[in-house]
Amino acid sequence: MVTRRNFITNAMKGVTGLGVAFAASSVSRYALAGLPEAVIMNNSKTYPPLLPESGRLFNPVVTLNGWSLPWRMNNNWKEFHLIAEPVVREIAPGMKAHLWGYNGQSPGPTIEVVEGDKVRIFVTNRLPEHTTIHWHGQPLPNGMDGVGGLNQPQIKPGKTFVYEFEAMRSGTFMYHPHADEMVQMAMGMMGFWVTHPKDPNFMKVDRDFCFLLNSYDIDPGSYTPKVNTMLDFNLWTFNSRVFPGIDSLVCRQGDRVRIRVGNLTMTNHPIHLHGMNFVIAGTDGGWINPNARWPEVTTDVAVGQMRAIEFDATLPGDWAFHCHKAHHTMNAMGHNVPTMIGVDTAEISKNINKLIPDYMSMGESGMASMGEMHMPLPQNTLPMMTGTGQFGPIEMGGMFTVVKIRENQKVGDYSDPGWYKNPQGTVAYEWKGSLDEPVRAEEVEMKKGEIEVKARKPHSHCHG
Ligand SMILES: [Cu+2]
Repeated sequence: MVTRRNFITNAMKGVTGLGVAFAASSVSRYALAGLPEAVIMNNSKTYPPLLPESGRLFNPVVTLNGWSLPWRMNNNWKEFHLIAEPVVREIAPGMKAHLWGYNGQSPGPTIEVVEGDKVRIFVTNRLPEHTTIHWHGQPLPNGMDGVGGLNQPQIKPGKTFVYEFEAMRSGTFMYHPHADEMVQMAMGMMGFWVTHPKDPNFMKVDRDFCFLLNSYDIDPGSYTPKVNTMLDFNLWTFNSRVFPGIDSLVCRQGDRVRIRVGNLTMTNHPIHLHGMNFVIAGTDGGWINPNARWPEVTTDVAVGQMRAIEFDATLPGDWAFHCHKAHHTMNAMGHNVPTMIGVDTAEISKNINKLIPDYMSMGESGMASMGEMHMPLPQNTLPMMTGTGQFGPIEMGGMFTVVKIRENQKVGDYSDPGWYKNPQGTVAYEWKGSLDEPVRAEEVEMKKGEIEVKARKPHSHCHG
């Protein structure tokens, strides 16, 4: 039998942050006949793997800027307690959002079980409206599928419902409401679920990360998402965080690494890793036979889909890992800003300044200066492009983070090693010699329907 005290002890082993968070609320005595006590998280740190102290062995995952929910065993049932409630989530230092989530955070905690586990989840509704939870991707009895009205009555505010099913298939799953779905998902109600294989050595990896793709529409200067937005979201997040608030994915060189991604936004995200290729090891439907996996450096994750990618962390360094839609690596910005590249705005600005002294035109040579500019922002608003690396402004926001691979990172150590120390002679450098004018094609003529190109012969030095 496992008590909450065991969880706390377990959590505190080498994990100061989690211990502090869990110990913050007192350990209470409860009867196993009652509800499992719910653990509430009060911060957005990335917690190290929660090693199983009861139930069957598995290799736990690391949730990016998140945590896994402790459970208790009760006569062979693995019991969890989720509380649907309003939460405050720090999106990145400098901005907090008033969201709805589970157990103190959005997304809710990751639920980790083992294939074949009998799982019982108590869901308490502390929202101002009814809700349900749908266990996205799970094969289960129809009445446990969580579609309000179709499979069960909705859970009214103040009520607790119980879901019971066997985790029949190992793989990557999500959970989210199927009640007032557009509003509740726009407010951040979702979480990750991992069902580990029965055999802990089946497709074992050294590091197993997971996070959800989600998005919000929060006006600059405000705290609460607009819930009727359909497509035009302005905050593109990994687990309700934006860069530079998203932690790095820290690996030891040579590790086999898995990253599981689930998409609960309303658009697709081409997820791109620099430096190394990966294979698609799993989809929504389960694991892909190793012989059938294909290599990629970008994989599109469609709405409602999950992907587990795997790679060997062969190359040490700080490797960008991000959504390839350029506007998804930016934070809230003014929409409908005209392109000003090539426009001489100096004259225009002078005239406008006579009327509006603070007027400033932007972007006549691109927008990169935005990354360095410290403009006054409304309160609770993040810069559009931000983050600073060892070489200067990174000019990113939103769905962007760094995979940090280090030769001397210890096994099981997820702490940030700082910026990569590049070996001498391996960083792009400035050419300090003379710069010749580029060679251009001199003449293009049309003759008798044919295209004849007369170009200046390239200089002999081009041929070495
Ligand atoms: Cu994207």
